Amino acid sequence: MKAKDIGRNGLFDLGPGHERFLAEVLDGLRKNSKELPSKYFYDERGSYLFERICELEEYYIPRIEASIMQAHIREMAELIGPDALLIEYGSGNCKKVRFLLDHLPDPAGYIPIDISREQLLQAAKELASVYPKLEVHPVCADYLSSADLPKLNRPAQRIVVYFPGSTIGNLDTVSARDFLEHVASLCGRGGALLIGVDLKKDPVVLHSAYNDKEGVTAAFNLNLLQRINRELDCDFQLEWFQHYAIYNPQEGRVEMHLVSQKDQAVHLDTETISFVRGESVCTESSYKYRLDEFEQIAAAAGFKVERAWTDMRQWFSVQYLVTR
Ligand code: AVI
Repeated sequence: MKAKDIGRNGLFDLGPGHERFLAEVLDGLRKNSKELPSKYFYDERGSYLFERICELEEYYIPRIEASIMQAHIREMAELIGPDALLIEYGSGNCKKVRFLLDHLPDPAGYIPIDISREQLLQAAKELASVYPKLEVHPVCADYLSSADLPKLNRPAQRIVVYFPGSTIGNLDTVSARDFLEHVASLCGRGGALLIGVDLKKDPVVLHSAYNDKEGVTAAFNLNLLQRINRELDCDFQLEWFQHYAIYNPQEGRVEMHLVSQKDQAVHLDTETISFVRGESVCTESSYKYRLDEFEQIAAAAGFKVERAWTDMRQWFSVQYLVTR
């Protein structure tokens, strides 16, 4: 962390800039099977649309996760204990963490990490006003980057990483293991990870969760092209791409695509990128795990599953992992 990364607003800004955005988009569109990185969904409109997804009847994740948190919060708070430094990856609007903070005995501090700069700043400001005694240090970064984190003024008993919402599912299994390994080394001895992990279930349920009737998920998916147009001066014609989401049981993941409705080309930087009719751009994978599958990945990364709470139907889990 360099001093120049700390803005006047107290933000540690390590988020990807314009150059990296362009490079990653070009890289993905040059591939034989085209793809775009899902982390770029979350500009201002994308973050707003994701919040709307979280309110949809079909998108069961936030509802079930909240019910598991409510049912077991005492036990979670006891496991975490007093004076913990809480680090949240993909903190978004920082709403979920409030429930945890309300039940933790005297947390030492909170570091929200998110790629969406505007939302992060706003959320951290709000949080600091609700918890005036809590040290809050927002960090704008891609959570796969292993950036150094700010130091707290107050010593912490243990580091606990909070990673709710099954965002781990948006990483392929190798990246998920690498990320967990990074988290394990960040937490160190005695540290822990409280993580939401979505579970394998009836594909019909998954299909409607990613193909909602109102078309909010479709708008969220297409917004990525709009963002690329605006920020990278590209010329995607949104009406010629269609949202397509499907559960792939062999791979155990929901795949989101944008499918070209005709032969067409877009211009980006100095390149022309062609699409044939029916060609897809993969924009996101959302892996679903069995409890034992996730336990194995966690073990390979140096974590032991201390507790795994689920709902009655075993659609979702919240897990407390400790470093080994
Ligand atoms: C953020 N992440 C866990 C969501 C998911 O379910 O994979 C993103 C999302 N994509 C479409 N709907 C929600």
